[in-house]
Amino acid sequence: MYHTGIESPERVWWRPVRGGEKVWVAIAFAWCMILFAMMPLWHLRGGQNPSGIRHRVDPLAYATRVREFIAQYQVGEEANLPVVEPPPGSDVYLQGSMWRWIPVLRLQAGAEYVLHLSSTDVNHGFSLYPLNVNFQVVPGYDYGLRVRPTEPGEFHIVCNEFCGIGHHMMVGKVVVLPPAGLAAAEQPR
Ligand SMILES: [Cu+2]
Repeated sequence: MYHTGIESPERVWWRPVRGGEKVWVAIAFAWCMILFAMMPLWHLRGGQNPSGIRHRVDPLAYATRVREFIAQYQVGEEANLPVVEPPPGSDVYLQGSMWRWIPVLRLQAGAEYVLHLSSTDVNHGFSLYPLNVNFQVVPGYDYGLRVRPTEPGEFHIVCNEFCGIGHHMMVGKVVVLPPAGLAAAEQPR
């Protein structure tokens, strides 16, 4: 026996969804709804939001503050970028602009800083390579993040928000120095 298009198929020609399958569809749907509700809920109640301060700031005023910060703590220059070494506990100002991060930061491991991030032109993305640190840097806003570098070494700030023709060259640098006590102990006598 064969079927042609002119005969209607038998009444139930498909295989109906079985009980177990229905349960899984119900569980998946319930889970979707939970995740959907968690998005706004976690935004408001979750502990993953940056712990720092957020202010509006005039991009020009921020650039001026960065220049003051550089003038105050500059210790050298590297590849035409100022290198600063602020004291532990201080406020650190980092500026993202097309297409560079200034200044180069020298920070001490184990010390806490407030890292201010802002942009003077367009959106940039602060990501610290090779660590998994990622932050949006938006013009007009000053993000003060409480940071405590843990491991000495050299880290690169990569811009991860496409910001124009020089985007791929927008690489900054953070040097984390060993803790003060350790460095002093390692000094040659
Ligand atoms: Cu970029």
